[in-house]
Amino acid sequence: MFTTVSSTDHKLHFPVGELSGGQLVRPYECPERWDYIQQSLTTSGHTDSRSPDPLDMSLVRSIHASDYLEFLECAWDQWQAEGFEGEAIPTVFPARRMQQRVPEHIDGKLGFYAMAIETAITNGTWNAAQSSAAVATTAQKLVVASDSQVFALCRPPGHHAASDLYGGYCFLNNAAIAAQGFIADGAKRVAILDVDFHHGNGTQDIFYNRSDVMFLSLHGDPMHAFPHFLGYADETGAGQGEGYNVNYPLPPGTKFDEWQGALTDACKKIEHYAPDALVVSLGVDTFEKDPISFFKLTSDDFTRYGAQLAGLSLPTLFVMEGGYAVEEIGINTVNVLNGFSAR
Ligand code: SP5
Ligand code: ZN
Repeated sequence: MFTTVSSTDHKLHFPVGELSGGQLVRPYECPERWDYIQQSLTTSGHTDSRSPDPLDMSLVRSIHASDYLEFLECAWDQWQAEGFEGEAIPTVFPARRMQQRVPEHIDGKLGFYAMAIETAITNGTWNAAQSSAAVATTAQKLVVASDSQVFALCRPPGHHAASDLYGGYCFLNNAAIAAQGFIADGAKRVAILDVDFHHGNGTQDIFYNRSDVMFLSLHGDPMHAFPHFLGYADETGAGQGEGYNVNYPLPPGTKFDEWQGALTDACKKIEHYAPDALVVSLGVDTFEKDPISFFKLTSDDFTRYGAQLAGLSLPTLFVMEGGYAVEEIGINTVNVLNGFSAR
């Protein structure tokens, strides 16, 4: 038995379009993802669910730049004020040898703050992103209070969001904000283990120079997988953070045995680090039927690795990230949580 924190405000973010394969398609990151997970929680008897407390913006500001937060808050209004009829999507970027200066026009702002453009901003995006961060921070407090396992059913996800970048369906980095919450509540060290199929570029970037938050990520090799421009094995941290960033890029077709080999290595590093708390960036897009990913985990594999994570015996916060095989997203997510609590 474990507690879930979730908010129906996630529904405020529901863009109609995602640029994929040169077409505007219905976004993979859709509101039903939340419904399917909620339904599987109920079916499995995990009915201990609560809504989030108000978001502590000072904690958010310790992770995200204030100009970025102001941009997220105002982007939709600025877009509308230009008379644009579609959803807010950038078209121009501060590419190599160009100025890194924030323009006044919304077209310039969107390109300045975006790391990918599949992610449209709409009317309810900012409120949904705030509710998602509130879910994570409320769950973090519950982990501190209970010293056990709590599930933050975040939507939209967060791990691609850096201090001043959005994209990859992410706006606020829920896992990073929660990790910072543990530090604020007295933790000396926090480990973030990112098991989403995609590299958590935002989380890595946020903690890259720090030794009090260790980041470990198993993901599709960025040579072949989004986000392509971060997540290589030679990214090991910088300055004080040297040695506290660990990437496991894995090739197309990776099955559970190989994936678990990387997980076992990551768990050894976490044990050696001896953190006061563990944050799991839980994406289930490693599933064999995921429409945008290339790992081959089965539904039973999620139960197996949930049990392995419990072996770390740490106060653990699960933060929902990706997973786009919507009909199985609930089962796969709850399998991880059940595997963890069964052990
Ligand atoms: C949180 C999260 O999982 N974000 C993922 C963002 C992925 N964005 C675009 C991926 C493009 C993959 N294209 C493959 C299309 C196969 N039909
Ligand atoms: Zn993902």
